[in-house]
Amino acid sequence: MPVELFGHRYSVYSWIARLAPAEKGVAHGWTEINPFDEDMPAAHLEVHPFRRVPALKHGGFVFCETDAITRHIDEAFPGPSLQANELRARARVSQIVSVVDSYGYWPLVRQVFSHGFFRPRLGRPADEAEFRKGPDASPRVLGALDALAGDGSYLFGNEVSLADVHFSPMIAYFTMAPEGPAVLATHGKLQAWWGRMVQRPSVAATRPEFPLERT
Ligand SMILES: N[C@@H](CCC(=O)N[C@@H](CS)C(=O)NCC(=O)O)C(=O)O
Repeated sequence: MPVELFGHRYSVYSWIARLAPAEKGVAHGWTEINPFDEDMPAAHLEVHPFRRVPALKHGGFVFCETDAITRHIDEAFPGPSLQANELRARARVSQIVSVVDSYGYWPLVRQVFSHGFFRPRLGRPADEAEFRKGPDASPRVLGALDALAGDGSYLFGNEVSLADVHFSPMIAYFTMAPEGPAVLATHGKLQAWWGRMVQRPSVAATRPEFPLERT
């Protein structure tokens, strides 16, 4: 059954949704949808009434929400499992994914990355006051994730899990802004983890390319 992802090239959640099949070795198609476009396709709005990306179509089954998408990709296809078998490990991975979504996305991506890298790079107006809130808020979430990270090579254990898949694109974006690396450097476990994660072929293969010049 064909797999089609609907997402936006610069969207961090779309990157997460592409990282899961890259880790599993699952081929998929891509339909570009800009969630900020006024005239979003009606078919996408039926799938995603909140006007966001990504969404996934697998055969006749179409749905949205990144956590559901990555879990589905993991469970529907063979290859290395991205979910631990042990009860507490599964809870920890779910906890990390939820912390990243609930407390990480806004300061790391929508404040630091958007206003500190993305908007200036694309020649769009950045809001300095909004940007400033990000470096103030991000140590709290990075500290919480650093404390949750185990002693293995990845966020939980020695195998890549959905926790790594979910957090990697966000930390990648966060560290594109000039302020990001210094904040990350104060969280030793996370910094070492990201040093390993960034070398994975799946991360390099799915990494969005940004224009070098202002557009
Ligand atoms: N809860 C959603 C969040 C998806 C999300 O926020 N996507 C962003 C792009 S990274 C978006 O579509 N933003 C459009 C907007 O904020 O209007 C998920 O897990 O998929």
